[in-house]
Amino acid sequence: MRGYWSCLGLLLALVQLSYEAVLENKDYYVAGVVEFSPVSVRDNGVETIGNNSNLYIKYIEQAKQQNVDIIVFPEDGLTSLNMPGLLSMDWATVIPAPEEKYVPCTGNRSGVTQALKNISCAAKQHSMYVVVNIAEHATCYPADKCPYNGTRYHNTQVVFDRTGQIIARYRKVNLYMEHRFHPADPQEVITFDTDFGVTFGTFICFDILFSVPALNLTRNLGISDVIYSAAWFSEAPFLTAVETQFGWAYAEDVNMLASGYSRPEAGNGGSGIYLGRQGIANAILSGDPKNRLLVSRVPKKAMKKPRTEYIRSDPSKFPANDYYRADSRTKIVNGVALLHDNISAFESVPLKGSMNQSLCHRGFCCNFNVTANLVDATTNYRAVIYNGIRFYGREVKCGIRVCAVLQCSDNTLASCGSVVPSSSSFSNLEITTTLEDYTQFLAMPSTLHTSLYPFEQWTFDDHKDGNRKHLKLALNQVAYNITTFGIYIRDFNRDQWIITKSQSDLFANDVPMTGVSGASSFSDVSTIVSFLTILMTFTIHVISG
Ligand SMILES: *[C@@H]1O[C@H](CO)[C@@H](O)[C@H](O)[C@H]1NC(C)=O
Ligand SMILES: *[C@@H]1O[C@H](CO)[C@@H](O)[C@H](O)[C@H]1NC(C)=O
Ligand SMILES: *[C@@H]1O[C@H](CO)[C@@H](O)[C@H](O)[C@H]1NC(C)=O
Ligand SMILES: *[C@@H]1O[C@H](CO)[C@@H](O)[C@H](O)[C@H]1NC(C)=O
Ligand SMILES: *[C@@H]1O[C@H](CO)[C@@H](O)[C@H](O)[C@H]1NC(C)=O
Ligand SMILES: *[C@@H]1O[C@H](CO)[C@@H](O)[C@H](O)[C@H]1NC(C)=O
Ligand SMILES: *[C@@H]1O[C@H](CO)[C@@H](O)[C@H](O)[C@H]1NC(C)=O
Ligand SMILES: *[C@@H]1O[C@H](CO)[C@@H](O)[C@H](O)[C@H]1NC(C)=O
Ligand SMILES: CC(=O)N[C@H]1CO[C@H](CO)[C@@H](O)[C@@H]1O
Repeated sequence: MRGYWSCLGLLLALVQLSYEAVLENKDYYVAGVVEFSPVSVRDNGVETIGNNSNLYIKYIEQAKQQNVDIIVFPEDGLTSLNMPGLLSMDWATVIPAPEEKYVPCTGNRSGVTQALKNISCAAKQHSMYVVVNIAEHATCYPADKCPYNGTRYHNTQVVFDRTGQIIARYRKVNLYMEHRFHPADPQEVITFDTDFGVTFGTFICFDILFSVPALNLTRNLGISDVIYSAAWFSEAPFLTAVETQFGWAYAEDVNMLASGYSRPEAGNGGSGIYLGRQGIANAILSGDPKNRLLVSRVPKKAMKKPRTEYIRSDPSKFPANDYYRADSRTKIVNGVALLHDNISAFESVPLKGSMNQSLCHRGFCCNFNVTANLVDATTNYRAVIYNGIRFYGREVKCGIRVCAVLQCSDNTLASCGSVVPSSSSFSNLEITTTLEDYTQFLAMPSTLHTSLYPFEQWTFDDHKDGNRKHLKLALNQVAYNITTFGIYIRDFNRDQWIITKSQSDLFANDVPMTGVSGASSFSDVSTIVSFLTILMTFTIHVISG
């Protein structure tokens, strides 16, 4: 009897091994990302998290039917952004460290919320990797040096493997005015391995615009696949959600599984599966539907050779008194309320037809080579350039360099960044520039069609020449309905956090939660939300693309 059982055990082990060998030998895996609009129960964090976790489990079941290997849920998707400014966050959960090899489904640790247990059980039952984001209750020592008396709250990604075990935990580094949370301290760069042979890195929302940890993953560790959860505010013309996700995945040439929190009336949303320089496998940014599971096969990419170029940040070199803020105008496109960048400090020239000219701003130059057929009287286009600093939200000033051709609704610069159909066309659009020390920058192609999706009929060449990088973005077929065509560059050397980590603790108890974490400048989200809700009743119709 005993012998029989151990034989069966061996047999099962062999089956398991060969199953893993098969997975590892496949040249793709199947990814699912969920565009998700959480429910919320007024003033009840536990109930809200419970209700949303039940909805998650339905998506995990659906994903199983499509043989999904790994599924990703958005930032704040369990807690929702609707929790009031609570002083107590007793609904935040303990998350055991991966080293503990803890399986919430079968474990009994106190403080681990029932919702995480249920999700762990679902991961196990359906044999799937599951990534969720949740408010974490972490212990901190010594207690009197901690916010909240011995406790610290983090905005945290949790990864379960196919047995329901917690295999990774990442605490957000770059918080976006989320005063109830503490940034990871020390900063974390988190990866995890899978049985299909892919090593993933993960980060959250606003992190995408910074070097740590996102570029540590791609540039220092050579990671080929990243998982991204967000509650992003789309901003025209450079930072709408899918445009940014695709631009980043393209720039770093990695696969990216991005899941977005959907609240289109406030500008949140946008999910996709991106294949780096192989293009977009799947994407959504729309007011309707607000909930959708996107599934795609993702071809495996080779890991890159790790490099050791670190960003040498020295903001003191650059005076930060010359900066701008985005404005708070919004326009509804595709059912999504878009914020608007304030580009009135940019240099620009109006396009008249053809253009072959260099534009410079504070020593940064781009050459524009354009052939356009501007027949549409309702839209104009401009070539713009900027080299300077802007605010993201109210707490961080960041270096950016931008050169682009933008759609404008009239002949003023302030009207640029409009997103409307246009029968004007471009047969040639070529923007070239050079970065002197490319390791200090993130240079993303930024393209936007009036459908609110990026278009892909272009090439982006970024070849190195010593420490320099020559960038060239060029259209390769006639294009219509263009909103944005350009290069969006983050210049990390100029970044300055206005609120430091220790200062942010002071705010922990007296600032109501905004909970937001994208690229916006909302100062009072709830007012704008209710205003937009009224607007929304008129709008919503969807162009799918
Ligand atoms: C967890 O799952 C159990 C069993 O399905 C269910 O009764 C319970 O309501 C779930 N709890 C939460 C918080 O989702
Ligand atoms: C929790 O589980 C461990 C081992 O599985 C067991 O030793 C312990 O008694 C359990 N504790 C409680 C409170 O159930
Ligand atoms: C801090 O926590 C400890 C232990 O839970 C408790 O004894 C103490 O009263 C708390 N202090 C404050 C100021 O809440
Ligand atoms: C991440 O990159 C930063 C900046 O380049 C560097 O200072 C830091 O040591 C890196 N962290 C890790 C964990 O690699
Ligand atoms: C845009 O920025 C300029 C300064 O660059 C400022 O004077 C202007 O008031 C801003 N406009 C809006 C609408 O915020
Ligand atoms: C564009 O300008 C460059 C130099 O200014 C010149 O060499 C080139 O011939 C021009 N090309 C076109 C198509 O006009
Ligand atoms: C401008 O584009 C045209 C057409 O692609 C090309 O022939 C020409 O060399 C370009 N000029 C510059 C200065 O790059
Ligand atoms: C531009 O967009 C409008 C609205 O979506 C569409 O009707 C039109 O066909 C598009 N133009 C071209 C040339 O694709
Ligand atoms: C799906 C789900 O879990 N629904 C629950 C949400 O919360 C209400 C109120 O407590 C419960 O009655 C539902 O069962």
